[in-house]
Amino acid sequence: MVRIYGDCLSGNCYKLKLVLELLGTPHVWKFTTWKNGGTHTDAFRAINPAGKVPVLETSKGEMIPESGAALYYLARDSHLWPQREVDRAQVLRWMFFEQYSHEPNIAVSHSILTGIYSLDNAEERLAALKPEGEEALATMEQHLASNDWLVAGAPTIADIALYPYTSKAAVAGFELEAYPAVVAWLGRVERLLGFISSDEAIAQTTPE
Ligand SMILES: N[C@@H](CCC(=O)N[C@@H](CS)C(=O)NCC(=O)O)C(=O)O
Repeated sequence: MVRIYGDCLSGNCYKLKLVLELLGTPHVWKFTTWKNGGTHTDAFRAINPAGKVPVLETSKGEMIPESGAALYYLARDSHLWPQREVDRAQVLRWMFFEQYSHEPNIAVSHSILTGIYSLDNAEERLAALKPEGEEALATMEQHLASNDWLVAGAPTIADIALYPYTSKAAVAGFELEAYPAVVAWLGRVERLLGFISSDEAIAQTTPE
């Protein structure tokens, strides 16, 4: 059985819980969080030298850090990883977009505004992140205005990778009303069989 090290307060960890639930994959969740220094211990750095969650441990004990790599591993034999090579390339395109253009702006704004990160220059940082976060949402809006899903007309791990922090964009200080196609897409993801919300994922994986 696969094991996940993570804390679903992080959207990167929630992505893995979401794909596991959508696919009905049996798993063990090993709650590991940065909040108590758990990602910076020697024991955890032996699992992921980068000192970050999530990490997926395969049933053979191999460690896969990075949410995108773990999503691929979990979904590689499922309908969430398309058959055509060109569609696979498009899935990777949106997953790289998520990590480079979306998450660094929207997730970081969310973490600042919800107190996950405390910074001395929070206002300055938020103002700097805003234009690129808006640009990322506008990029999604343009694509989703004429496509129900990011790739090949069906849900894939690209949608799973982009759902968590897009769904938190309002809390991160972005006006989602300006992106109606993105809002409609969020609803489509939420209606998938097996969908689990971020709050439910946190409740199921965080010890009392
Ligand atoms: N690119 C990585 C990012 C992972 C990441 O930044 N994880 C954060 C939580 S969202 C973390 O573990 N931070 C701990 C730390 O920096 O001390 C992924 O997609 O998995």
